[in-house]
Amino acid sequence: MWLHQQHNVRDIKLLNLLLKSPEPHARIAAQAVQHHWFNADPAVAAIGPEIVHQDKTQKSGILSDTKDLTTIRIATVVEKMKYDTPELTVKAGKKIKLIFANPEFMPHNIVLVNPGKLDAIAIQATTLGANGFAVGFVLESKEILWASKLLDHGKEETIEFTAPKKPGDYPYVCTFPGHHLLMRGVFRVE
Ligand SMILES: [Cu+2]
Repeated sequence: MWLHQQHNVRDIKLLNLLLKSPEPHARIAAQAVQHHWFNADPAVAAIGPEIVHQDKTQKSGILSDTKDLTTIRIATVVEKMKYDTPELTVKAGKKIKLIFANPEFMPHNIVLVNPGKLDAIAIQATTLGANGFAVGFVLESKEILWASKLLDHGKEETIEFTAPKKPGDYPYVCTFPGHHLLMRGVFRVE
């Protein structure tokens, strides 16, 4: 259905099927597409009430940096399949508090992986199919440093971790099927 949505081809039969899905995440996803197809049309949206504004007052990136703790925030961008923070630089071995926020309509996660492992991990997640919802599209792997939950629209999660001791470019990615090509960033450890 996301494929249909990306090409703006409305498949009402498929939409109605998913709106009745026993899987709650699938229903939420279908409601998001329904919103895009029937309420987010520019002519309709111009009227006003259906527009959902991104909260511009919420800053992302490095929020604070003390000797003991670096606090960062990464959010999704509404109606764009991407994170608002494409890269961040932190000190090796530093304690990090990450706030991950999803104001976007689709469910998204954020997974930090070892250098060079982004595509392998993301592709592995797509093999889960519908079973992926049960594990938030995250498979156990030694290449994964941590993973958020699969967050629905409007949710956020705080993740505390220690930055890797080994410097390098650690990618972060959304492993929801089809998202990893655009929904990625780099956590640079120095
Ligand atoms: Cu995503």
